[in-house]
Amino acid sequence: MQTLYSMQSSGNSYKVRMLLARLRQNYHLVEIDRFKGENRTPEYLAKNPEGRLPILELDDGRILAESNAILVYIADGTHWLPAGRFESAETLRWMFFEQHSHEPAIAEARFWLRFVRGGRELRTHEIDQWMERGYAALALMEQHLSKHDYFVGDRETVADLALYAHTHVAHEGEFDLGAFPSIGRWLARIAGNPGHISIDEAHSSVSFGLSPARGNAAI
Ligand SMILES: N[C@@H](CCC(=O)N[C@@H](CS)C(=O)NCC(=O)O)C(=O)O
Repeated sequence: MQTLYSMQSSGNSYKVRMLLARLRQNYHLVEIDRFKGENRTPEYLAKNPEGRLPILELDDGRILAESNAILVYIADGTHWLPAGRFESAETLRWMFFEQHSHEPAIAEARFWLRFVRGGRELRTHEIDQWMERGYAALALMEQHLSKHDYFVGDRETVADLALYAHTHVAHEGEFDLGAFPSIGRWLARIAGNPGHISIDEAHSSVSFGLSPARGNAAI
């Protein structure tokens, strides 16, 4: 069975857990706590020399890092990654946007302001820039979602999951989503779709034949 190395509170890990749940794919889940340095052990670095989460270990032992690459791998051949030349490139466009313009501001703010004790003081000089870049990304999403239900086409794709993961917890990075009504409706649309799981839904070995156990967020 494929193994996902993931951290419960990590948005990048959550993207992958969401897709596996939507596709009802069984997998083995290994929880790696970066706050205990579990992503820097020799064993973990042998799997991912970058020491980051998530990674997916395939049945044959090959390992894939980078959350959005993992999404593309899992989604291959399904409607989650549209087959059309333009639509598939558009899906990647939003995923690259997520990694370049969205995650580095919104996820960083959430990490330092929500999870690291003293993080605000340590990173004071970066907060204005996170806010400026984060709100610019949210404004672009709002503009798109004011005219479309989803990022590509008329149904969910991996671009929606990639962007949902950190947007739905943007308030933990002190972003106010009040001025973005279309984003609010999109978040509710995604969360209301069948098979959606929340970020704090916990599993050890995940079998979608059984009803999943619920648990608390790691932090
Ligand atoms: N671009 C990477 C980012 C991965 C990433 O930064 N993951 C965080 C957790 S959300 C992590 O592992 N941080 C630990 C570290 O950098 O030491 C992805 O999308 O997978």
